[in-house]
Amino acid sequence: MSKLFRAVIMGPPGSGKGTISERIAQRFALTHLSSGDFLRENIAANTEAGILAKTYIDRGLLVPDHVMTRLLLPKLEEMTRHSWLMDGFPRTLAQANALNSTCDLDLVISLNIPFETLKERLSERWVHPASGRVYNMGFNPPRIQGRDDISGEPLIQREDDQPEAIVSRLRHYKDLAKPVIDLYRSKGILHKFSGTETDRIWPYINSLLSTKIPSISQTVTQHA
Ligand code: G5P
Ligand code: MG
Repeated sequence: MSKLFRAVIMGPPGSGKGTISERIAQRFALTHLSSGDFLRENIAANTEAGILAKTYIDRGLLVPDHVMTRLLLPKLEEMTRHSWLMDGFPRTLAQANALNSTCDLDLVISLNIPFETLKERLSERWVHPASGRVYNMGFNPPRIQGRDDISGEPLIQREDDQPEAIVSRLRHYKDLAKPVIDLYRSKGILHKFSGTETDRIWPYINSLLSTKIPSISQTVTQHA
């Protein structure tokens, strides 16, 4: 069996973590895990952690570190036989240190996208809650306005994509992410990608990963 691959994708809200992770998961043999999707699943299922997390997420605030690590680390520890890509975790130095104590990362992708671009994208985002499919009125609109392409069910806007929450999320990102980015740079595993368009960044990420992980034709993948 080939070596298991552990990667993290970081970036501010709206930077394309989810969009790029989906492309990576389609092309390469790894499982995409998203901290935000996981929290939204917990909210939908009314779990104790979900009810608590919602009070932070709706205000555009980060969920406390101990809640995140208690939710996510056991999930990662279970994935002993799969390569994975974690989207949205760690977001703080405390989270990075907790992750560090459970596994060795091979690679970290950091997306660097201008503030104005992020604000615009998030205000145009629509999601299909049941599947997590994400649309954008400009970039990848649904075939029928307001409806999911596969199920035909209605699309919604996330609570935290309301204008006040967007500004709060963007403001917090930079300060908290900087020490995490510095840590991964010092370990020599950080790869930073800058630009305003996902389609222009993607070929660089694709060719970087092609040198490191088997493509989908070589291994069977499993979606989390
Ligand atoms: P999430 O869910 O991790 P965020 O805020 O980090 O949320 P988000 O909003 O999900 O990140 P993204 O995944 O980086 O953004 O971006 P995306 O969804 O792929 O793309 C954004 C939009 O732009 C989409 O509509 C997409 O179609 C479009 N798009 C992509 N590329 C382009 C392009 O080139 N051009 C154009 N025009 N459009 C494009 O976390 C949510 C909350 O959960 C909590 C926090 O409260 C967080 O705010 N949380 C945590 N709290 C503490 N610690 C953690 N580790 C936490 N993780 C989550
Ligand atoms: Mg996302």
